[in-house]
Amino acid sequence: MDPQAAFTSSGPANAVYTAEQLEQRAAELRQRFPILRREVRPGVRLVYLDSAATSLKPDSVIDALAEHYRLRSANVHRGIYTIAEEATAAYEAAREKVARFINASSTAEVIFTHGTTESINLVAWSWGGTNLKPGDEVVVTQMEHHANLVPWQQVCRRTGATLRFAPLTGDGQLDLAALEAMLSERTKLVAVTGASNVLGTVPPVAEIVRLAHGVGARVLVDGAQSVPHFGCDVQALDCDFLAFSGHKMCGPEGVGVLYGKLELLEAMPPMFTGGEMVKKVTFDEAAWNDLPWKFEAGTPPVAPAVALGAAVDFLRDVGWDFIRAHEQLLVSYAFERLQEVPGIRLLGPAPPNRSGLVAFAIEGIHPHDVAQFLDRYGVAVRAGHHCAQPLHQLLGLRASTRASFYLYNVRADVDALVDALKQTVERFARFRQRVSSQRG
Ligand code: C6P
Repeated sequence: MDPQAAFTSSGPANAVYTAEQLEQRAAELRQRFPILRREVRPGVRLVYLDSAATSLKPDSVIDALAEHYRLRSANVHRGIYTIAEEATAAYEAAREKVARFINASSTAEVIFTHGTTESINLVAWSWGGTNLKPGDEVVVTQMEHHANLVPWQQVCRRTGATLRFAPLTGDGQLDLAALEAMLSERTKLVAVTGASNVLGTVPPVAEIVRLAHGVGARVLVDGAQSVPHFGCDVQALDCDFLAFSGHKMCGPEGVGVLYGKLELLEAMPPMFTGGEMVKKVTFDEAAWNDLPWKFEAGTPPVAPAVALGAAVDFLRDVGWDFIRAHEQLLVSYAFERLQEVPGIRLLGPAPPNRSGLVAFAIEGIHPHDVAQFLDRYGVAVRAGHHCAQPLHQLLGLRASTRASFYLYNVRADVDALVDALKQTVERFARFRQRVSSQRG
């Protein structure tokens, strides 16, 4: 089964688009992103290929954020005056939109956090801290982002549980048989990415959930790189926790989501304590508020949450059928064209079994130099270890360069990337030649 389709109840993309239709629609959508109208420098257009780091924002999201501050900038769940009640209603309406977006069975299962990192830390500290003990095991994969690795290292250290790593196959897929062999009654949790931010690998999460539940383990899905690109139906997938960030799905920074099954969240202690997460407080003790507010201590990111609601509306209007088909078109095209670059090594599995990003290494040129040269041509890519250092060690690399696509990219962006890379390789070759002839 297509692993991306497993995230949604709708199954495989049912609308069939031609490449020209996809390009046409992406060209229309570009009009909604005001930043794409700017030039990086006079005469140099912005070729934004870093959406895995953060996505661009459409006008409707920017307007929602500005409108909130213009019309109803008030704290939520506190004031009883009109604009405060409007702010509360807008904040809770955004939660309802998010709940529908991931098909949560109740808004009580949708906690607003500041992002994926905080969401995973919350589960590790709260669920892990109360459910793990010496002898227990937590399984993650070798391709996890630090956000889905370090919190588990920490909680395992604290509780005496053991952290285990499901390996990858030679072509960068998850070795499902090896993961299955690791599972036992000792396994208490499997924490897995919905899509790797380096390899583009989309693990078979539905199968992992089935296997983990078979041994009584819980499953957390790090949806930072999957929810923005193919959504998630938490009931169809049957995951226990899902974490994702607003800023990678056309929303603003500063807001993210933790979904958890109601019975699990009910039993978990709050990680942060203070205002608004309590029902009653005396000098000696406190009683926790109902879900989801039990986990939302202090003033939440109100305007970003409201704008995230606008991002959800935007993505729904665009539609998963288009987003998935379009990213497949771009990543397949990129894989094909990037082979033209001398000395390039593309990381991760070949299309179509991957998400819409491609990381690569070029022999003899440091990824930071590559990214700096590409910037001269207006091409914005990320270089570094992408917060996945252990994975890079496994690949025998210290760093890589990554181009990541989203619904507003077009094939001309891939052409610009490839042309700029060829020029970069040529310049470095000329430079090396000059140095060696000077030495000789
Ligand atoms: N990856 C990237 O350029 P935050 O920063 O909390 O919004 O998301 C953390 C995170 C968690 N999991 C995965 C798979 C991710 O890719 C990220 C963020 C960005 O790859 C920034 S390091």
